[in-house]
Amino acid sequence: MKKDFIIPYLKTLSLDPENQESPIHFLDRWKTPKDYFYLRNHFAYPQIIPQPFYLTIQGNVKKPVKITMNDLHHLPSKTIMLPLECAGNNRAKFKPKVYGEQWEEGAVSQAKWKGVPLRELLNRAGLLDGSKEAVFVGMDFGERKDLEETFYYGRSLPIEKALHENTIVAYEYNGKPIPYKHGFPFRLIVPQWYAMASVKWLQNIFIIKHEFNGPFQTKDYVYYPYKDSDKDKRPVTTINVNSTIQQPMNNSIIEEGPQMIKGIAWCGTGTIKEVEISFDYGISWRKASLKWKESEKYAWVKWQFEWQAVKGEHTILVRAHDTEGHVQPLRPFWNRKGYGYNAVQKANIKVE
Ligand SMILES: Nc1nc2c(c(=O)[nH]1)N[C@H]1C(S)=C(S)[C@@H](COP(=O)(O)O)O[C@H]1N2
Ligand SMILES: [Mo]
Repeated sequence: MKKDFIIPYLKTLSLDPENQESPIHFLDRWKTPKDYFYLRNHFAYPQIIPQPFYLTIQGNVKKPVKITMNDLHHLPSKTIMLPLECAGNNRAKFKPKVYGEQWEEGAVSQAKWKGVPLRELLNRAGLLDGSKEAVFVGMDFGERKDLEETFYYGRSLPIEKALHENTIVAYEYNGKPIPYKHGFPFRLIVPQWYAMASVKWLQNIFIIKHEFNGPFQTKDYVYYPYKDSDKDKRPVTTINVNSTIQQPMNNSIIEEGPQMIKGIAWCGTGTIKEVEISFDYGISWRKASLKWKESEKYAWVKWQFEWQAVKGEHTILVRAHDTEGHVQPLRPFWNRKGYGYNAVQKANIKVE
């Protein structure tokens, strides 16, 4: 058979709404092609009302504005490569088990997004005193069973993060218009935050003087450290330093001799400084070599380690460090809704 016919697929978790994992173990590229980018949806896909596409900014502003696709194309743009990681990535690994989509390692993918810094658009509307948050509302909506009410998908950012130079309203994905399932025509892209913040099918932006209390802000995407109480809850924001072993795969059998162990690492504060491998359950660690994507400070890092594989069964652990002193822990921080998993990744290997 011709090699081009042998291709990876997404892994289906649910179809209505559509939730599918990226075949991350088989993607050795900086940019994830759209057919391999994970899909995470809370509702059915929205109907996109045809041209002209626009978004609005209203609320605590001098002058509400309507921005068309044409306007966006004429404003100074930025192109940023970054991973989007679902806050629920690796949720399936929590013990005790937690409810929700049972993601393994594949709720992460990377693309190059082109768009206009949100602050350019907010400046056009003119923020008034007391602006505390910006709320971003997508075109998709549906009923939440827990609340027996219909909601749009909406999330807010603190005004400082909304005004950050690299928070953009994107209109291109890997050099093409954004694919429909990933938020066409406009998508908010929030570097360094878990991907729930990067609202797809962005339609309306509201500037508010208080804290947004929509359910995707105050019920979901909150760390609840305890099973039976909401004590010490705090919002899910920046990505925890994380890494994945792509090859060899967990429970695989490989040959003795030189073997390349490889994967990716990424983080939400600073940049990746070091990736280490352990063959003795974390007693000693050996440095992997790293490849950064030049001039893309948010992009994931590729790591590899050449191993002289000896016969027997082995457990390989990997952990990444960021430049702000964060490192992946041996045990995950358990929380009731299963967000932010970043414990060291393991692969059990048999060498024959
Ligand atoms: N409008 C809208 N935006 C959304 C969501 C959604 O359901 N609706 N899901 C969020 C979550 S939780 C994630 S992880 C990412 C997934 O983006 P993707 O489907 O392009 O991979 O989109 C975010 N933005
Ligand atoms: Mo997510």
